[in-house]
Amino acid sequence: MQLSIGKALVMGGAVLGVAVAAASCENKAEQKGPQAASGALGASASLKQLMDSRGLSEADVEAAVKTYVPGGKGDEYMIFASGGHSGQVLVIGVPSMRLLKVIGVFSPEPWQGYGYGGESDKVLAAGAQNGKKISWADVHHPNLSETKGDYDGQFLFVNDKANGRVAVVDLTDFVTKQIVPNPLVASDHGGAFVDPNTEYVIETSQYPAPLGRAYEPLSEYKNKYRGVAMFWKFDRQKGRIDVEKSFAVELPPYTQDLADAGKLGSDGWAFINSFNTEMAIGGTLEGKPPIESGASKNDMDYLHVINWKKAEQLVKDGKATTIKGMKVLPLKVSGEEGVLTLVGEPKSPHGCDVTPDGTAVVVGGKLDTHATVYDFAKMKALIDQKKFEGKDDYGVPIMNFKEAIRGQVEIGLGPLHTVFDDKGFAYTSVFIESVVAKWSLKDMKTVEKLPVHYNIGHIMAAEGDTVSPDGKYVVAMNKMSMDRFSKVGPLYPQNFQLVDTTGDQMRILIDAPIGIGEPHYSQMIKIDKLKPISAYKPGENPYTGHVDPNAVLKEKDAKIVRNGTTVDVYMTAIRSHFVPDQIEVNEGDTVNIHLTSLESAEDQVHGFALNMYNVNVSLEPGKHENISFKADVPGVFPFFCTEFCSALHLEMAGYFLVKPK
Ligand code: K7E
Ligand code: CUA
Repeated sequence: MQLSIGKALVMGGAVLGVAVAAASCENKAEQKGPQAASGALGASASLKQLMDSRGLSEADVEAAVKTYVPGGKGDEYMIFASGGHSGQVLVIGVPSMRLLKVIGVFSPEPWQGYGYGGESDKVLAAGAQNGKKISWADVHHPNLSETKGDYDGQFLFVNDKANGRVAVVDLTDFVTKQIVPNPLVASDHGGAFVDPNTEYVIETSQYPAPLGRAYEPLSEYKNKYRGVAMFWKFDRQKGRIDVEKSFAVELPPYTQDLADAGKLGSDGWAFINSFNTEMAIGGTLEGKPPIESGASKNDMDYLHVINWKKAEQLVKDGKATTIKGMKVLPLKVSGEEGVLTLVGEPKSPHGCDVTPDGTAVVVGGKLDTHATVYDFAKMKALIDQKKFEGKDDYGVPIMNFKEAIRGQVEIGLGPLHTVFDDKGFAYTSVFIESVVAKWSLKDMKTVEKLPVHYNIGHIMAAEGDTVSPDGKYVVAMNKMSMDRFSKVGPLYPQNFQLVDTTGDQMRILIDAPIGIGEPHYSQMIKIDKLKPISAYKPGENPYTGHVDPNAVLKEKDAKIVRNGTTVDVYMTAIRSHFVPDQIEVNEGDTVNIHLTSLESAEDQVHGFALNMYNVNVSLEPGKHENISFKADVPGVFPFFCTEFCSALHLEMAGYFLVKPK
């Protein structure tokens, strides 16, 4: 139902106040109207005029009212969205869809001083693969930490599909604390998913390769190439992945795709779809079919059903081998012991989403018109009874498709991902058809299709991956935006569309262009679950969580200590000066700047740039940074604050001099 502007106009300024309550309140609002008619928008005539002059319909105005968040009022939800190729995470408010922050994760982020000479360099450096520094990532699936299947607002985990890595973002300060490169895989995709208590962060490989990435010719694909499901142990106390306690489950080279962890009754299990059980490897130059057609020959691929609790036990029992320092449960063991079981999946599957009650897994099919709903209880029974229809070439048992499913839902052309609300509805993104398909989990029937713009990839719902989704909002994460925005050259922004699911019909409320990377997945959490800090403890190093041993807590303790060719500068920053502000070293010296912000007031941030040396750190209140570099270029280098912190911000500067040899 829509707000009737004809009636609302009478209300004048009151329209904004009551419109969210929509039509059911119209009459009451109308009665209140005359008293309230002196609001900022003025008389009804002027609102009508405004609408006419801007070409806005009543529906437009209602959508605007539903998404408008005045300055000073916060949003209701927060989205943590993949920043795609940017290697970052986008933080977006809902319903305003305003961009609140871009968290540097896998790529340096200059404003946050992430990767520019400070402590964060170590985090980024730890993400090297094969000793190669990697400065970009393709972020696909941000996942919030969970407690008992609900988002707890403490951590965010992110995967880098391109380079097979996962990262941990601490949501107390929205800072990336750890990047873990997976030494086994050549790329990943199904990650970074968590089990209901965040015991593990799950990362599954995408393009098969020999585990550990050693050379093997493609003729050895079937024998030597493998997939892997990685279970990264998460130490919540430390807020870090514990690599030592992590393990992997070896998988056949079927090109594993999306993954999800079981919940409630299916806790302890993980599910992964796959799309190239044909094991096609291309060879286009030799006239062989490309992977695209080779991988689409079979009618069925395989959903992988993994009993990770059992795998964990087998690893504890010493059944794992070690590859590149990682414990890997061999495929043979997994097949024999019932850790890994397969079941058919129709035509180029994508998406793998466990329902909120944990009883089913929904898988889309890029070249199928159905979403297939796998019934966990049925699969569990088949596995327990060892009732299989055969084994694959690797000895992994295969369940009968019909016996494993609850049913199939006719969705449309190209169903991908599925999310859930609080009323028993599922929402599937349908790529080729460019719609959101709403369907009933109970009746297994599509009830509504909402055209979106255009070619929706992922879809996301408010608290949608928890055991208790909120409903209310769905976001269509669209790959294309053709005619939606002003033109910005041939690379178009992608388009997040906020969809209101509260009414009888779904409605798009607002388009939000995403001009950073290609987002894939995201999650939406209720704002009040997040407890971010506004300042660090005085002298705190954000990467240790402790007061740094080199922190300078009083200006009078600032000093320069020379020890041979090493110069340690103990430095403070406070409005609007640095102490010391003159530093002279000799060419070739190693310089360590230990820099503490003495500020404690909210939002009082300084930056410290030593520009020609590629140094720039951000000093949030209380924060301590350790900066190290070699003074290998002689000359005169002003250093200065890079955050407009006060009236005398430009004066917050000093000189760094390097005396030539
Ligand atoms: Cu469908 Cu990487 Cu989740 Cu993209 S994946 S859309
Ligand atoms: Cu401190 Cu500008």
